[in-house]
Amino acid sequence: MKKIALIFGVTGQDGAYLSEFLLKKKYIVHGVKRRSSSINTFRIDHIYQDPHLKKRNFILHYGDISDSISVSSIINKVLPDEIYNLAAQSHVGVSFEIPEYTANVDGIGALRILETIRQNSFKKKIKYYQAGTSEMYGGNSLEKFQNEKTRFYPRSPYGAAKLYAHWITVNYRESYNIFACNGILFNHESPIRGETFVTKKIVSGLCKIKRNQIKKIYLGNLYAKRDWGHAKDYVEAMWKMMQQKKPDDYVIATGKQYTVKQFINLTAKQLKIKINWKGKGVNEKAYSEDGKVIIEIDKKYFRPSEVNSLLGSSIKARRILKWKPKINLQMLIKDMISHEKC
Ligand code: NAP
Ligand code: G4F
Repeated sequence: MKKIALIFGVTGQDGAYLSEFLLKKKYIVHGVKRRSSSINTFRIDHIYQDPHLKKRNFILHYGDISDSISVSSIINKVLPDEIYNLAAQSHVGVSFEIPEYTANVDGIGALRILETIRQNSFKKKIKYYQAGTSEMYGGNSLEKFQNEKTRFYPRSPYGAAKLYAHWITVNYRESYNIFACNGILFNHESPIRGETFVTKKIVSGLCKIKRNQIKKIYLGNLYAKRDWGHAKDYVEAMWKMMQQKKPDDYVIATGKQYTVKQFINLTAKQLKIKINWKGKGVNEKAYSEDGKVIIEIDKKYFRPSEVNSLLGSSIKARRILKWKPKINLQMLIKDMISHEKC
C-alpha cells in the first residue's frame, strides 16, 4: 500500500519541494491550496495532474487553514498517514501589519488540524508535522548556538503565533498520544523563495541591475545575522522526523552564520558585480564600479523589533535522524542565480 501524505501549504516554497520529495518516495500526495483571484500554483505546476486521470498520485483540494470546516472535511476525506502543516502567513515583517490574521492562521491553524486528528484517532493514527521556526528564539539568547533546549523569546507576532503552534503540538502529543513533531527550522531559501524575503530580493534584484532592468534595490537591516540553508535539504529532515519510532522536536540548521551584507557581497561576487560600500547607518549605500548607487537603505524595511542573530545547532537531528545539510551557502546562491538566468 502506498503511503498517503496531506500537505497544508502545498503551493509554497517548502510545499513544492516536499511534494517532489514524497512523490519520489512513491507517496500519494494530497495538497491544500487557497482560492485566490490570481493563480498561485506556479511552484507546483510541473507536477500537476489532470483531475480526469484515473490513477493520480498528486491531488489538490481547495481549503483554508483558518476555516475549521474545510480543514476537517479534507482530513476526513483523505485520511492520510502523515499531515505536514506548512501553511502560514510566513513573512515576519508583514506579521506586524496583520497580527491577528497571523495568529489565527499560524497559531490556531495548527490546533484545527490537531483537533481533527484527535477526533479521527479511533479510525486512523495520523502523524503530524508542525513547521516551527527559529524565529521563536528571538535571537537574543545568551548561548552562541540555539538548540532544542534554548529558551524561546519571540520578537514578532509571527514568532508568537508559531510558539503557540509549537506548544499545542507538544500538548496534543502528551495529552492524546498523537504522533506529532515540531521541526524548528532555521532560514532556508531556494530559487522558488517568495520574492519579498531578503535572499530572493537580493539575488533577483542584483540580476535585474546586471541586465539594466532596474537601477537599484532598497533594503532594511544589513547587519542581521542568519543561518541560511537550502529548502531541498530541509524538507528531507521533515520527512525523517515522521519516520522515527517516537515523535520529537528537532532543530534543523547549517550551523553557519552570515550577515545580510555578507550575503549581498557573496552574491555580487558570483555575479561579477564589483561593489563599494560607503556611509553609515541609514546612509550606508552600495556603489557599482561606475559610481552608481545600486543598494540603498529604506527605513520601511526595519521591523519594530528585530531578531539580530540566529545560529542553529542541529546535533540532535544529525545524531538521531542521520540528517545533515548537503548544500552550502555558495551552492545555494549559485542555484538561485542560475534560476534567474543571469
Ligand atoms: P511560503 O512559501 O510562504 O508558503 C506558505 C504556504 O502557506 C503557501 O502555500 C500559502 O499559500 C499557504 N497559506 C498561507 N495562508 C494560508 C491559509 N490561511 N490557509 C491555507 N494555506 C495558507 O513559506 P515556506 O517558506 O514554504 O515555509 C513553509 C512553512 O515553514 C511556513 O509555515 C513557515 O512559516 C515555516 N518556516 C519557514 C522557514 C523558511 O526559512 N522558509 C523557516 C522556518 C519555518 P499561498 O501560496 O496561496 O500564499
Ligand atoms: O528574509 P527575511 O524576511 O527572513 P526572516 O525574517 O528571518 O524570516 C524567515 O525565516 C524564519 C526562520 O528564522 C521563518 F520562520 C520565516 O517564515 C521566514 O521564512 O529577513 C531576514 C533578515 C531580517 O533580519 C530582516 O530584517 O533580513 C533583514 N532584511 C534586511 N532588508 C530584510 C530586508 N528582510 C526582508 N524581508 N526585506 C528586506 O528588504
